[in-house]
Amino acid sequence: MSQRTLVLLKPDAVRRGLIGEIIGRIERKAGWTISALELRSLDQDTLEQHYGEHKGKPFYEPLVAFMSSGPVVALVVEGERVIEGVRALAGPTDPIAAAPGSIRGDFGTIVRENLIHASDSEESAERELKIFFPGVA
Ligand code: RTP
Ligand code: MG
Repeated sequence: MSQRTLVLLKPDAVRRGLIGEIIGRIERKAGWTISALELRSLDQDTLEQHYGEHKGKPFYEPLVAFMSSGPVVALVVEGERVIEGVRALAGPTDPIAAAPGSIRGDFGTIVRENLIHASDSEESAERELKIFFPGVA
């Protein structure tokens, strides 16, 4: 089933010069297409919409501060089971628990600075695509 997912390369990925490395991994998956891509800085409103499910949790405020600490790269990726697929490429949230070979396992440091966001379900993808790319959603 062809799907679309929202991917964010977080500020640590941009600062550390890992944009090409991470996008390369996505591009190497046969059959997936990048259909939108933008470098942008995220304001508080956008982050509140995007990470609203975590509001009130102890990590929410530091997460928002981190996500607004520099530009991110936002991408729309399309393809067969791409929602599950990019989550698998990323690996688990905590880089310590992420296997080598995954993006977070290879490059991640601490749980907050884990390099990449990818939508976790069709419902999340639809909601997040509207926030970041209202023109294509
Ligand atoms: P994401 O939403 O960014 O794709 O990551 P995820 O689904 O793997 O993890 P989620 O539970 O949705 O958490 C969102 C982001 O918040 C930061 N976080 N920090 N205990 C902590 O300090 C903590 N827990 C989560 C991470 O940046 C995580 O990706
Ligand atoms: Mg999440």
